Amino acid sequence: MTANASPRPTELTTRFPTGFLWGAATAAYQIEGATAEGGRGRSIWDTFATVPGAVLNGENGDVAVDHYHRFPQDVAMMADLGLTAYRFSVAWPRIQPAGSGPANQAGLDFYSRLVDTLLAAGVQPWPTLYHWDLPQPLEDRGGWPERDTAHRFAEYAALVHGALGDRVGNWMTVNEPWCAAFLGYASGEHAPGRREPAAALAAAHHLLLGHGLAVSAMRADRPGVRVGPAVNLYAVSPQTDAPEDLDAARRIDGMQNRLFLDPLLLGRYPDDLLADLAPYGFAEHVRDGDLAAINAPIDLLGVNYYSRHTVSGLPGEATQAVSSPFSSVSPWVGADHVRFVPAGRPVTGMGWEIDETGLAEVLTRLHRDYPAVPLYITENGAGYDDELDGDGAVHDIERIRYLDAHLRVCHGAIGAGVPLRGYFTWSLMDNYEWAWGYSKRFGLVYVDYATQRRVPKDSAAWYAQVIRSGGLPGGTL
Ligand code: IFM
Repeated sequence: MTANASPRPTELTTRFPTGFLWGAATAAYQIEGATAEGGRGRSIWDTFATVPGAVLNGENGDVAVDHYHRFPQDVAMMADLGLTAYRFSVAWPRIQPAGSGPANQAGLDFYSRLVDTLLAAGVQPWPTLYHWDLPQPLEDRGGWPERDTAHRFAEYAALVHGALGDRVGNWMTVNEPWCAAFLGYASGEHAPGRREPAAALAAAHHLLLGHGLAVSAMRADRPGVRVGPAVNLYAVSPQTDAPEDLDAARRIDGMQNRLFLDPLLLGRYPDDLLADLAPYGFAEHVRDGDLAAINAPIDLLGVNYYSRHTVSGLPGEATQAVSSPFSSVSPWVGADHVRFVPAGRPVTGMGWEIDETGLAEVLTRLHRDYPAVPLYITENGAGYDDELDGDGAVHDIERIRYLDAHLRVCHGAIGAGVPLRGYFTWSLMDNYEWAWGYSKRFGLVYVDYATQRRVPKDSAAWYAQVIRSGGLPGGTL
């Protein structure tokens, strides 16, 4: 990435509504470091990162980008960008090192200081309660496939909300339950690295149940709280109109999108999935009252969008996992005989196809097929192997193009009546990209991992200008 963004006319072609939230997102294990400080317990990612071959170069989050110590300067950086909101996650093992019991005051104090610093800088705090760092002691007792973990999560949510709810109005419960369940327990490419399809389905249900129980616990504590989950949604297309391709698309759309949206927003699991998943005993985990709990009214839905899946059916062959170098086992439980097909679009440094039209489809579908709930894009961005250029800057024109294209879609959706209220790009700064270690960079801000120096990329200046002006300029990028 060496080219500078071409000069742009300054007039706006695309103005967002007043009050639209402009944010950036991060997650605890990916940025905080200080994994042995402040009484923090161990999480499943601390353990998983020690497994030989689990993470590229054996890298872990012990230091990450040292946000635990550098948060005041990071918040100042957010204010410089003009962010009006910041999405971060709370590390459960900082709050309950053993996964249950009373709160560790030092853990609460850290997030309390972060919240106060954000508010003083004019940036709204948007915490997420679970972004994949389950306390290891809970995994030792069975992890998310165990129903009790959902109850422990609600207890933890109440502790955090009790401490911060006087200053924090907007909350997310679980982040990307698809990843936590299926990458964690089916393909095993994420912590805890288990490869047990039936357990992954139990995990999915218990993550949803944990969400619902947490919503009720938080609302009981403070009725005015605004809370919802953040789900990772994809547009899904069949490669052709052949019946086997259409069925592959139905299954992948089912597992990626409807398995989560239907219980959350409609209070039921889709019948076709219940049939597909019957051999794994999925329905046995769903007890009376669970769906009502999961369907508790929410105040916002976080949508994480990155790409589209194009699929074809391969009767007689096993499902092929989406280009993961970290596991040969498919995360797509109950969706055998499916192949993920490159559709020929340009890809990011993650190999993910860039397709903003998929975001339009996702937003339109939410608006059309589900009860209205305020929507927020809680993640959207592009990972590349960014490097500092000779002039000491990072000229990430591809990321600017990606963000520009997706924000245009957001604007169009708002114009079409979709209740989209804000946008958080992933990510504020480069960080630990899970099994990819530090090799992939999603940040608006480059981090020199040797020195922890932060260098805003061209995309940071571009985003700051978008926020300042309230919209996107015309011209070609
Ligand atoms: O880095 C992750 C994040 O933790 C969850 N959503 C996708 C991002 C990019 O892979």
